[in-house]
Amino acid sequence: MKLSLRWFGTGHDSVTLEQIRQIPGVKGVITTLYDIPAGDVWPIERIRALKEEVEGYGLKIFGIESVNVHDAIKAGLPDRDKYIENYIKTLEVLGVSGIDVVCYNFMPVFDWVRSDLAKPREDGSTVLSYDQEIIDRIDPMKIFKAMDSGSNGFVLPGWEPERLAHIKELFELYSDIDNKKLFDNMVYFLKAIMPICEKYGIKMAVHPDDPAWPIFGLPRIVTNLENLERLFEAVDSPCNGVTLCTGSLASNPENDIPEIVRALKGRIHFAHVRNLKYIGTRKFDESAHLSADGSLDMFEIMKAFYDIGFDGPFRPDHGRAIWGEKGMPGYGLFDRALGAAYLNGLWEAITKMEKGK
Ligand code: DNO
Repeated sequence: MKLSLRWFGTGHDSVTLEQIRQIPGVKGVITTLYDIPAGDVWPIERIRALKEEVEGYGLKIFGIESVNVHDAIKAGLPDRDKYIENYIKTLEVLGVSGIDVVCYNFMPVFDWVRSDLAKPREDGSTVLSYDQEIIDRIDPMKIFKAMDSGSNGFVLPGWEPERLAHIKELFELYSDIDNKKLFDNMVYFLKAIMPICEKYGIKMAVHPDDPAWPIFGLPRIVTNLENLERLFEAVDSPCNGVTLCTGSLASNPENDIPEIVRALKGRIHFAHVRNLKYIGTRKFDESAHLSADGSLDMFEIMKAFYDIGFDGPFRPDHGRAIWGEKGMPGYGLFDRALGAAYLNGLWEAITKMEKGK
């Protein structure tokens, strides 16, 4: 199992590579150049330096999360080709550097959204949580402030202050974009980048929308199995795949995760495995990874990954804030390390059980 941890890079993360390499079974990181704005070309020297830094700790870069897609591409603006060209140049840099998994998302304006970044639990820890009723009361122009004020001083992934300073203009860009147009823009983008991906064997892994439904009146199109299958039919290359994020897809209880994993065999290039607890309609708390702590059966999920012969990178996902740690919400060390240990345990048990049959 290619177990990894997300690492935002020196200066952007409270967790160090030294700590990551001490988590049993973790052999690599999923990382990025966090400071480069969406739309810019990634300099090859920066990737080389990043690789050297990671490899200096005996770890590997298992993939990039994320190379963000510029809003001009998502909204299909007249200058999108320029940004697609830049994206292709970045992919080329990654390809020649031997990096072959790229996670991205196609959510307009906002990436993942939560109504609370530190909801207290009975065990004294805090978790990320989502309540549609609270979100409905927040003015979308002010959601950045709400997320940012709970971030413990970190820049949250997908919540770049420079980009979101122009939130009004961003909303205007998408004013006449519905699900169909957004889907067409995504297909246009993917068709343009597939040749370079195929040349270098780069597997594009779209991250599902989180939560898996439209928010603030903005369209969202990566929400369930049907959407994903439609996308893979429209751009039918093995390089066009998904980041199977259990927590994002399962935000909608209608999404049966083991079933989706089995159905998408061959198109899952990266996996985020975490649990959550449903507490009402469009209302959930994130939880510890353990099945008994949430609503998802993590054994069945890992078994589905095993059964399809998944050999891409896995990572534990958002953790609770525990033991007094002050990290980026969801991305501290402690609970993610516990998550990694748990995923290791499930994998070893499943493997031995299946081999002994
Ligand atoms: C949040 C993350 C997302 C994800 C992006 C991928 O915790 O899962 O920010 O990295 O959507 O582009």
